[in-house]
Amino acid sequence: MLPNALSDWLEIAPEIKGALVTGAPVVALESTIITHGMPWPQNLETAQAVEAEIRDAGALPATIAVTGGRLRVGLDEAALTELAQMEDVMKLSRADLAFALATGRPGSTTVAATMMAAQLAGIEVFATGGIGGVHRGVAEHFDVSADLREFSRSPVITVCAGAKAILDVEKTLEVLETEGVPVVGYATDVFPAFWSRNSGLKCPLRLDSTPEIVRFWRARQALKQKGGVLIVNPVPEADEIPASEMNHYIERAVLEAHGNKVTGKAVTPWLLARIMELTEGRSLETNIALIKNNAKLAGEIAVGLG
Ligand code: PSU
Ligand code: MN
Repeated sequence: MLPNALSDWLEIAPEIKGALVTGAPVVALESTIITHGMPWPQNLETAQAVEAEIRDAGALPATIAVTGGRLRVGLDEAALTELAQMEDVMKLSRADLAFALATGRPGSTTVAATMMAAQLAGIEVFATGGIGGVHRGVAEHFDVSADLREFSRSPVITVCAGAKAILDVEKTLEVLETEGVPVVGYATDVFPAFWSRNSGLKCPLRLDSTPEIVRFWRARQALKQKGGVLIVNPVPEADEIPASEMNHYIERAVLEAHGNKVTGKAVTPWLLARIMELTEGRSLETNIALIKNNAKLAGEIAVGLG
């Protein structure tokens, strides 16, 4: 018989399964940042550091990826190491998650696909670096990340450091509003821009503590609201690169991407890698700091939900 049950495709690590049945806190983690967002070996070191932050907060980390035709929720040390060194890994969004499963191709999950997996597994909290969004020059190429619509579909609390500043952040916020996604600044009134604490744009909503976030989430559940909530957590001051400085590198990288005809799924990884070069590695340091900071907060929220 052809595999048609969820259990034929979804494999939850025993430790995670155990936590989920007892209601113990779990935080989902994406894997595109490992395969397409950072170079080896910082990608593995960061993935491990992020998992450690979540454990320190009292929750269990569940990194998500596709290998061997299975959607894996929770990777052990060996699987994480293998993924971090793998080449030709598909970058999976909503459109290709089931495709990778059906064809047996390895794939890493973007924000969108990780949210889908989290929902299937029953995980309510998810930590990432920066979400995808509306790319600059959208009127020319119509490049809008599938992440944005996913927030209105999957019921997950996503903790991020805002939208990646390589994007048109203002339009990204507009689409989130249209999709009915609450964008909540964590102890901030301004929307953060990934490497920088201040995008120059106002954050639509604000909460100052984990219990307030938990209360908001419970209210949404009581109202049977279907989608997720975005918690935006600015990068720590000591680690930020101010927007005025970043913009120079971003504008140059975006122009070069156009010149090199980089399109589709390749755009975000290409820009991140180029900006890493232009900043001589500083953007990577900031990226590592902000994702650890997000993991810590996501761990605290997951514990608060318990
Ligand atoms: N944040 C990072 N590094 C990344 C990404 C986010 O710090 O590599 C990834 C996420 O997986 C996100 C994806 O979902 O980039 C967005 O890609 P696109 O713009 O092609 O939708
Ligand atoms: Mn895109």
